[in-house]
Amino acid sequence: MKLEAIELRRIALPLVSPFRTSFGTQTERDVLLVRAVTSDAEGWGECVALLEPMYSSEYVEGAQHVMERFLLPRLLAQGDVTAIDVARLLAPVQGHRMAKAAVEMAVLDAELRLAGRSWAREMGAVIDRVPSGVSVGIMDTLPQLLDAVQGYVDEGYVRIKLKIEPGWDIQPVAAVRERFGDIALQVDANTAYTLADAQHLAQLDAFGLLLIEQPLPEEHVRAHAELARTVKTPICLDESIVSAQSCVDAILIGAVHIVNVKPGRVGGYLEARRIADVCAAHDIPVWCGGMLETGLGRAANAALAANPAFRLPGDISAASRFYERDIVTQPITLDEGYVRVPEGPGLGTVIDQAFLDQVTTSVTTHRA
Ligand code: NPQ
Ligand code: MG
Repeated sequence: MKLEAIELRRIALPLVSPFRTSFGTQTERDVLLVRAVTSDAEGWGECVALLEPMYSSEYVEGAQHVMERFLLPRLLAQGDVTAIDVARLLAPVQGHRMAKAAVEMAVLDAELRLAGRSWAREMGAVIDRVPSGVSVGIMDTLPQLLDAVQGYVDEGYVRIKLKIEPGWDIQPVAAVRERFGDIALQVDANTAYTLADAQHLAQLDAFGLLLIEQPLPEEHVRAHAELARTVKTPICLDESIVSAQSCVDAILIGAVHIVNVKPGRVGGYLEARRIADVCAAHDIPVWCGGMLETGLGRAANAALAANPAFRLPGDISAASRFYERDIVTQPITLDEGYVRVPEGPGLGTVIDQAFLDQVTTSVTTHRA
């Protein structure tokens, strides 16, 4: 495909309610969107980097700068590109996986739209709907948490994920288990603990959790293997898995039992598929994580989660979990605990241009 231009657009979307985790509270999203313009089709990509480098080292302003200064010039100089080329062409630029992933996503979407092929087919999807889990933030009080979880249970979510941190862990889990019985339940610490907390975290073993997600810092991969000697609840890694190679390494040292796959975190949907294949080969279940995506990333994630390696409900909730209104004409909705896998070429989404223009804060166009 002849890549003629790449447009970078920033949009501001308020969250329906503050989302508090161990690394901070988010009340609105500043999202960087990528539009790849080729001779025959256009494609959209979404960068999952947050406003501040608190979840990982990337942040939205930095991602835009790296795209404009280092990534787009390399790609546009190429002229003819296909999605499979993007990672190789951008590999000389170290890191910045969320920025690279957004660019690859836009090129892949254009390519698939041109070819009339669906994202689902490209991701190896074998089903047309996937089970939906929801991520529940840290609250000020237990009654507030139980009310929120009641709301999600009533909506039909099949799995609840509770954000935890020191001082908000055993009690919230006990209260939710006590109130909602044998509901599918897991926790996410976003790296908030150390090995010294092993005995404390082992108290969670009493609650029959599916998994405990990223208890220790991103780089402390081996320490998770040590933690697994004390904590019997399966260990899931999120922040630590940045590529198929890092995933294999974590598996081989016994640091991970379940993998949270986030395409943005690993440099793109093509690498995410490789991670799914690697985990399937090692009989390690994977599930699709969420980064509060708009309808673009949410559609792509639903398609990825329909790949048979994805054996647990993902954080692919209805758009309404986070947003009053989405930037696509058919936002992802919940249907008896499941979300549908979009059909149609590419992402299978249609941009709501009027609303997109309304929430746009900047647009820059880059040509060869
Ligand atoms: C996680 N996602 O699994 C991340 C953390 C997270 C759904 O819990 C803006 C963008 C705010 C991405 C807050 C979920 C975010 C964000 C939290 C990701 O660790
Ligand atoms: Mg996580």
